[in-house]
Amino acid sequence: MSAVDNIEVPLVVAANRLPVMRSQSGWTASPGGLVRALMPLLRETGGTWVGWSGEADHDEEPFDYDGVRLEPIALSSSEVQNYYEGFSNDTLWPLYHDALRDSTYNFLHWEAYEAVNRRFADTLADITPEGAIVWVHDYHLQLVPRMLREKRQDVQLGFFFHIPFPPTELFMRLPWRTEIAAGLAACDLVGFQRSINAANFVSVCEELLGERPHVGSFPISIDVAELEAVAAGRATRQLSNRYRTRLGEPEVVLLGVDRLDYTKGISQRLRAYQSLLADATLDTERCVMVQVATPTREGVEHYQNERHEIEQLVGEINGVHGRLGYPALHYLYQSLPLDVLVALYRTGDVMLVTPLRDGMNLVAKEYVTTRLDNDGVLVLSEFAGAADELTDAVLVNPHDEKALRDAIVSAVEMHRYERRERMQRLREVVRGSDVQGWAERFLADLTGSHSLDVDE
Ligand code: ADQ
Repeated sequence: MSAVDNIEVPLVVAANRLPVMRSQSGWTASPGGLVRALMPLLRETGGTWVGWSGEADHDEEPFDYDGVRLEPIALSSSEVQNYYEGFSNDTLWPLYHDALRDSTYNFLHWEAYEAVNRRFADTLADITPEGAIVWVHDYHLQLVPRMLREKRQDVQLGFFFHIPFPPTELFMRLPWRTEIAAGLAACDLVGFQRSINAANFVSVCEELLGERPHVGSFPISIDVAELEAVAAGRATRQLSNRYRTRLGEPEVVLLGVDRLDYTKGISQRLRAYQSLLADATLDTERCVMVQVATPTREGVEHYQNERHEIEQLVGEINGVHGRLGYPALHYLYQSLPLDVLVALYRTGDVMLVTPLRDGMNLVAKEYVTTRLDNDGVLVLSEFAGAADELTDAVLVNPHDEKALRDAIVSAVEMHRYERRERMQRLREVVRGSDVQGWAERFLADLTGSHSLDVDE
């Protein structure tokens, strides 16, 4: 019997977003493994998901979706600007990702963050059944645990960070550092992607609060069965063959798939490709690159700047190295459906996952899982959480342009036999730890920890 089978109390999940999006035909499930992993648990335990619908100035009534109660939290458009784009994505996001960009520290943003966190906590306090498990997700909601704990001592309270937790010297820059550390420390368990993130949080709590929180590392994963099924489909194979034909039957397809975020290292990657074309180490008769970038956080200036930089580079690369009918780089600023994404993974001979900092990076895990042919090479940044597990990738420091060039070349030149060996091992690693197992491990630790705390 799995740990989750033992959970007899309801589970309540709180995340910035509800697990659904509004489409023309009504609500549909948001893509991604997190939703697929948590919805069955919520259904089985009669649970609830609390989150924002994604639309500003909309007050929705609670509703049922796929056997799960959804509890919408309303946000005004000024809260979207100040809590979401401001504090979450222009203060916390850059600071927690190695301060790759300057954070704004704005008291109005902080006030909105507090107010929205309070709204989540009040809703949770009202709707959570006696003794239930409350699982709060990610950096948007760090104040919720303490606010909820003040009202409800009976709940088992866990938090999971999808993004990194920074070293003390960076965290200390936050004007509201004590409030945030105390917000999180009210949990029975705070989970992180990597043990280094957990250690950073422990140091922060010891320094600011003089206490040692209960933490753990729980590297998140993907829905392996779903991705393998999509990859095995005939339609996916046919689509992948069509893509290769459309790309001009090149010997090597290099591929990047990311949200258009400055943490993902897209411009560094394109510059490395540009320099390999410029000195003829790579040849466009032989290679072509595809970069897919999902639009994201377009209201935040750092993202607008990053997009301009990338589009400038795409123009330069194709202007200088393209041939009529054969661009050197195909760039899509689009979000793609899963079957198209998987067909692209199957087409990419060299997958470039080179973030400057990333909590985990699921694209890396998706790529290896869909390579049912045991072919393809993953080039992976040491600064992605996934590097802890995917040690058979070509690991690289993406801050070092020469290293990035060398990694791309060694992936392009890698012998078929070595590619196969590495890919088999990578696939085994991901198969051995899917997203369902991740949720089970977190909840088992949380429920164990709670009874321990009570006994003490
Ligand atoms: P993200 O920063 O969004 O997630 P990632 O883990 O790579 O990063 O997940 C991106 C997801 O979006 C993947 O499932 C991918 O398939 C999908 N995606 C990317 N580009 C797409 C496109 N053009 N069209 C459609 N889908 C696309 C945050 C953290 C990560 C952490 C996850 C989960 O920043 O480090 O791995 O949460 O915890």
